[in-house]
Amino acid sequence: MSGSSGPLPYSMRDVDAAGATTSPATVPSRLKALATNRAKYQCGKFTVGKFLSLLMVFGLIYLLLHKSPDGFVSGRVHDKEVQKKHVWKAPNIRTLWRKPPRLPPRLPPNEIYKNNSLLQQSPPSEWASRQKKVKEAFEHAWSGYRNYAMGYDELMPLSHRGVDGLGGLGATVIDSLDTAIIMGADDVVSEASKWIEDNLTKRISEKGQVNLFETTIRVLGGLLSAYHLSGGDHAGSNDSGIPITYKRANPERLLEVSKDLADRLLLAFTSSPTAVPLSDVVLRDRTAHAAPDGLSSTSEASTLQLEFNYLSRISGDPKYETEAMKVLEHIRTLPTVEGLVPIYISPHSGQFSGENIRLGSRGDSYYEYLLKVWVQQEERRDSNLKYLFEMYTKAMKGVKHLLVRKTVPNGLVFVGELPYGQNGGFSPKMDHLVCFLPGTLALGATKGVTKKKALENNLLTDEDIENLQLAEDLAKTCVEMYFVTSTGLAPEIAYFHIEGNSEVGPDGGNKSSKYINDIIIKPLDRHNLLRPETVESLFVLYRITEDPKYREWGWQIFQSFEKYTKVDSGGYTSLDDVTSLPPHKRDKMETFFLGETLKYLYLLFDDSNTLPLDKYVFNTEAHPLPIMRAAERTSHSV
Ligand code: DMJ
Repeated sequence: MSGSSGPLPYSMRDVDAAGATTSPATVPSRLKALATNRAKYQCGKFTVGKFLSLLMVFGLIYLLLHKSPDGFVSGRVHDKEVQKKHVWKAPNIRTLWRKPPRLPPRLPPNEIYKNNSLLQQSPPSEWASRQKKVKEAFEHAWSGYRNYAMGYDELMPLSHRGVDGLGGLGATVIDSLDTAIIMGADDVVSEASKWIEDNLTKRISEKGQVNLFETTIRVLGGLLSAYHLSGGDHAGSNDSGIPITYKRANPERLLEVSKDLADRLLLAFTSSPTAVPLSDVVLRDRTAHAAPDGLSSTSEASTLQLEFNYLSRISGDPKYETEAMKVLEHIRTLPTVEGLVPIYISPHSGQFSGENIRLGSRGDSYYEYLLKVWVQQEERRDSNLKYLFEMYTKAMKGVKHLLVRKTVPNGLVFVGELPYGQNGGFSPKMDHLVCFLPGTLALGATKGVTKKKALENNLLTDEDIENLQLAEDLAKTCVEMYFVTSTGLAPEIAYFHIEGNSEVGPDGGNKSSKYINDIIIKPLDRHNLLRPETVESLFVLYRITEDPKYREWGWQIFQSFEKYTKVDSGGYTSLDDVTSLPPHKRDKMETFFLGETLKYLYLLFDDSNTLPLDKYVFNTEAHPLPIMRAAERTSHSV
């Protein structure tokens, strides 16, 4: 109950003062009157001494019944450490009589988990109804887009316009299609697939510059996933868990347009003097070029392989896979810092550029795809793709050694940065983007099966168990980045208090969060773009650990999106400042809100194990692709 220091009731203040001193000068007038008029003072033989004794007895009883020293609630690992250090102190008697706060404070997630229905586990019908609410949110998001921005890349939900921020291929349509298939949102499936059939080929042949990475993960990935979920490679409902009665798209058309797009994107690889692709492609000219500074982001160059590999499989043409895999084979030969790599790479020299190391922007999905490309091709895991798992394992060791720290005072585990390389200083900064890592670590530990099954079958090494624990600790930190703010939504970037670091800045605004002093949110970092990474990790962790708290946390996050980002006329919007109420709206709905955020929330609340993680691998834009197994590959000519 810290922070509830409201004014004391008048009578209690008098008694407290009287008990604190024997000086007549300080005895309140009411007690003085009682002392000089014994007849008046005695009421049913009730003396001052008896009254004070009784008060003390009540005080002691109150203490025994209500206490846990200053509201401390023990939690997991780091909480225990704090608990050890905690020394119980008898509270000042004033604190016994505090007026209760008028509103119950918002508890941090762990405390809510312990205190309310979470442990009783909401019944399946509750999750079905929550899942339905996510589907309704998706349909609301789509309706805004369809009404005001159909065919544009993104919706501006406040100004009722569309905007082409991704090259003009109708990115929201394509990012949304597989989500609609998975949810059984049949009208959206019809509208999106019709738009693709009527428009996309023309757009691809006419549009100008697009970014290789964004177009691959959102557009190519979306088309390929929809192809698979529409039965393109003869997947039955048993594989995906998607009911075959759900509306699907036309897989032949999706494959055709995927190949057309990928053939143009391939120029980024084949025009480069090294194995590192150029960052941009001019679709209509069939040319490619580097970014103005000549550099590519490491994550962008290395986050293309799931999509190109799968296209090779379904088209029977190995060229896509061959070009994309050259990047990882090349990066394998470059020097690293304990498996960690700088965030820039030059397509001209093929070398990393600079020393800035982080798992946030420009670094993130490099680590994700090391694992997922290995996961994708099951029959090659122990042979020619083994190097990828080794690179991933080494990198995670590097993360634990060089980047993982704990906050003060409450021991939140986070992943910081090395902006000047291994020999420069440590920065306690973490992008929300880093919140993909708990999901990746959990997937890497069990390879997609449940923790229970992995333990029963003796599949987990000590390192797997350690990585799974780190995944759980980091997921908690990511969730606290939401709960520490006034809106319950995370900022784009957070800084963390660590021992001996002078990092300062304002807090998130939710004064009842236990972590209000652990997390710093600077003014320029307070925006929220409807990003998916935290709910993505909650989904993976729920599937793997089966711990219901991950669902409850996801539900709380979803409710905050509903409360603060929903636009009545249709769509959802990014926010400028998650720490102020009401938050200022930014007028942009990112495609990944439909492609990722709502899809992961829907799957988090799903009870049927749709898209099981040992059969599917989600690309970095949440487009599920099937894990390729030996028998399946031999029937295709790659
Ligand atoms: C998405 O486009 C992808 O998840 C990418 O890997 C990172 N950024 C966004 C979502 O935040």
